[in-house]
Amino acid sequence: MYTQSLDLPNTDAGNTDSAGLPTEAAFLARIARDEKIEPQDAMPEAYRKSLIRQISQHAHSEVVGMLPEGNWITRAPSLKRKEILLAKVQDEGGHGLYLYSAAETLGASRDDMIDALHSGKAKYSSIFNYPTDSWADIGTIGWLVDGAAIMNQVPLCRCSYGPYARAMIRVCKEESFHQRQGFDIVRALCEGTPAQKQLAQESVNRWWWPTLMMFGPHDSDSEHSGQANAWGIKRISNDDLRQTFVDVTVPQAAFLGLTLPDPLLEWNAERGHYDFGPLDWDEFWRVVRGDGPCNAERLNDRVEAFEKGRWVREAAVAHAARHAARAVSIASEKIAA
Ligand code: FAQ
Repeated sequence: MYTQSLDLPNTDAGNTDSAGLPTEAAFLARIARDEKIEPQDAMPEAYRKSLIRQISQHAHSEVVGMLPEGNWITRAPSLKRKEILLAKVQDEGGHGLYLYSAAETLGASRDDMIDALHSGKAKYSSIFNYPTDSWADIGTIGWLVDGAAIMNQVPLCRCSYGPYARAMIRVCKEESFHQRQGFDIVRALCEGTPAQKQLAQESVNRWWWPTLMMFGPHDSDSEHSGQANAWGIKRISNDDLRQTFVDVTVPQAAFLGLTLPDPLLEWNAERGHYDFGPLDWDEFWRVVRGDGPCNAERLNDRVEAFEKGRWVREAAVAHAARHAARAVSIASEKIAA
């Protein structure tokens, strides 16, 4: 049993196999009743593994996602923008921590997850392998990338696994703020000089397609979607989320006076949605497999930051051990007295 809980496991008595794990039918019945699966509950091994895969990749995305924006903290155009950006990047680090903790409730070890990221074995979102060339990119990341992240993560607040669903509620609230601050940066640029507006347009031209790729492969090519939907992990498909994102973003771009770089983008009254052009799936898989513009740089930066922080982690562990030993010795003195 994998749990940090002191409660006894809910084995759904009478519906478990010889290993004490729920039968597929019993487990699916709980999912159908929309019950939350908690760490102390018995669960199919494949469900546990699938969640560890998704949650740890999500956690990696949050911490690697700090890097492109961190690149602009010292170059923010005003103290106010610098403070906001610092807070946002710190929030992303916090999201990573909630998510690593949620994965730990499934029995994953933090060290193993970090090793998988640093060795290049674990994936993280393709979007963070693109460079932030101008200040406008910080606005575009907030507006489009956080906007896409929210679109994908709001349905995860209803994920069948309790700790992941609850973490997502807070994450989504913070991402909404991030999205608005990004929109505000782009709005300020669009209302500025022609050169500033041009900066915003160039940024949107660079980030639009990679943002649409964040939602993952087409449903027909999505290896995990079928099972993830059956288990109540994913609630809305990759393509449906991508379509909703396009539908809500087109009017926002129009409000800003920006053009989205897709000649095939057009309202389809019959479907009640915008049609849009094909994504470059060769580029997507190249980036996912490690050969994007910044993959090597991002991993090097992560590993370097991890190594530089090693002494802090070691000191914290030594400090905690000393405190624990002192507490034991005080307790024994009291017992002896
Ligand atoms: N990049 O079968 P599917 C953020 C992989 S957080 C890289 O469709 P699934 C916050 C996928 O892992 C952004 N890899 O997979 C922020 C799988 O490979 P595997 C991250 C991708 O899991 C904002 C394979 O392709 N959000 O932005 C990508 O059902 C601003 C087959 O794909 C989450 O992680 C991709 N774009 O659906 C931070 C949300 N797409 O594992 C800083 C939670 C797919 O077999 C600044 N995750 N792959 O080796 C999810 O919702 C899902 O995992 C999907 C993929 C939708 C990402």
